[in-house]
Amino acid sequence: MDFSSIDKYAKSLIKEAGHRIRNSFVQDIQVETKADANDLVTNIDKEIEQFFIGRIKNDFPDHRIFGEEGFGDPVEDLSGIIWILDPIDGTMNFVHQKRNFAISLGIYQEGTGVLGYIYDVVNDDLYSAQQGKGAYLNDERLPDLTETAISEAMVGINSTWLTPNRYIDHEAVIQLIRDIRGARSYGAASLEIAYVASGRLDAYVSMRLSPWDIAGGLVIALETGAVASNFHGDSANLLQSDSFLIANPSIHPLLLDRYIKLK
Ligand code: 2AM
Ligand code: CA
Ligand code: CA
Ligand code: CA
Repeated sequence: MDFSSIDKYAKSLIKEAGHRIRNSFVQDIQVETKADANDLVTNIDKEIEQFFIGRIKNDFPDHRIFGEEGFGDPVEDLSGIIWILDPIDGTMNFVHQKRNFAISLGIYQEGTGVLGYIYDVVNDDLYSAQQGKGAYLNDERLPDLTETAISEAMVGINSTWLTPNRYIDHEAVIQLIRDIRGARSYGAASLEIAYVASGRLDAYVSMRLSPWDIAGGLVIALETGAVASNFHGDSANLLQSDSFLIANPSIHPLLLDRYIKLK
């Protein structure tokens, strides 16, 4: 399989989808809710997923597509080639801010990530990687992550986990906030993973992410040396939603042992 030609194809598809999203800013965007009042989806999320599926099904009829909005294939195993897509990651930011959202895409062969993309549409910043060939921000190679310490770490985390909740020991998370240099909440998982891969964040923590939130980012982050797992230390799940921690390799073990405690 020639993944370099698929890489070129995927990049041009993503850029075209980004163009469509930017054009949508002048239209009326229809916002609906999904699981709860703050879980948003728009006609643009759905249209962009359908745009990708139409093209990929036409040009690669034997590949499968696993997308958040459900227009793709029902995926219960990782055999063959699968495109794992989040057409808009950070829909709440898309609706309220028209920035801080991304297209996230990972292409997997027999469960191994071979191509990964996170496209910050408004800034026209494309994070990408081909397995074993390094990670890039646009045309610039991202350097390998270098050692850091908890006391100097910038950590992406949602402020919900600082309040009492039934999932995670919030006192330990408060101690984490005291011990690190700075906490940030961007509200778009894929971008936060791209920031860890590029050293803008040293870690990103989320209680519950789905395969399309992480699939592209895992391929990119692996190339610069970031370490990803769930909160039990097991490798990230590409078939179901799960807890997620990605970090600079020098602080990942300490984050798991001391600060991230499931109830
Ligand atoms: P989304 O915008 O594609 O839904 C928000 O903190 C981040 O978590 C976003 O990347 C968002 O992706 C993701 N997320 C995953 N599951 C979610 C859910 N059920 N509700 C809201 N955001 C969710
Ligand atoms: Ca969503
Ligand atoms: Ca998402
Ligand atoms: Ca989404």
